[in-house]
Amino acid sequence: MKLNAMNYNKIAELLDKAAYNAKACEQISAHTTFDLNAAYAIQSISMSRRYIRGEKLTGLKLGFTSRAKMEQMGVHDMIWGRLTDSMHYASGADLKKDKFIHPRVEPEIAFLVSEKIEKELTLENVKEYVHSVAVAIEVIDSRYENFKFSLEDVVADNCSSSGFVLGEWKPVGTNIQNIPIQININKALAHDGNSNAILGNPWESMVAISRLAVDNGEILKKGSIVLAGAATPASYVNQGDSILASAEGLGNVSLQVI
Ligand code: OOG
Ligand code: MG
Repeated sequence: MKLNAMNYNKIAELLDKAAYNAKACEQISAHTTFDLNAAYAIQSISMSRRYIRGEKLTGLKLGFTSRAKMEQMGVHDMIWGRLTDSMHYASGADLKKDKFIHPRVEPEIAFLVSEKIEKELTLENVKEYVHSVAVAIEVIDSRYENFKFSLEDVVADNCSSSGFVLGEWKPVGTNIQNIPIQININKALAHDGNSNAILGNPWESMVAISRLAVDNGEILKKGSIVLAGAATPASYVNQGDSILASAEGLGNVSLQVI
């Protein structure tokens, strides 16, 4: 079947319900041909359903900004999605596994926007728009069975976004280039990487998101959060797991799966 705009609402509803009920659905691409423009349109409609329920948009995330992530998931391009207030967990908080389908965690670098971004930034001026940086844990939970998807599927599914935990904000001048970043589960190293695995320089992710935001009519307001995309593959978590992510100079951030 080929998708037309009439079907967007139906698919957006299906994905939103899968997330809301923590019940996996079939990949859309199993039965339907659709392109990335359609996928982003579906993401946007599906997010509107969350806003109607009272969730607030608080930022944007990038995905597949590192080779490690692209290879793990078998995709080839950078994607972007939306973060809301209800996805935000305090460091050390409990994550109730049964509210998710098959959650995975990955270490991330987060940015706090200091000033409204309405134009594409450059590596030269990006720091003028960022107040602080932090190490973070992203919780991703594909709404598709077996965490399997095409690039279009995952975009429609808001890039698997389902939670994030922020470490302590550090001043924008804190070095985030070429730093080790790792994630431990129950005190054992799950994955480690280097921040430069993110587009060669993690600041490039802020440049990229500014371009994507402008191109797609999304304004990054002061106070918005941006996730750069993981430098390492993601790990499945189980009830009882203690998750700790750390990055050199940024400290650490934790999450308890219950
Ligand atoms: C999609 C989300 C990718 C990242 O950091 O690369 C992502 C997924 O892997 O399910 O968040
Ligand atoms: Mg991520």
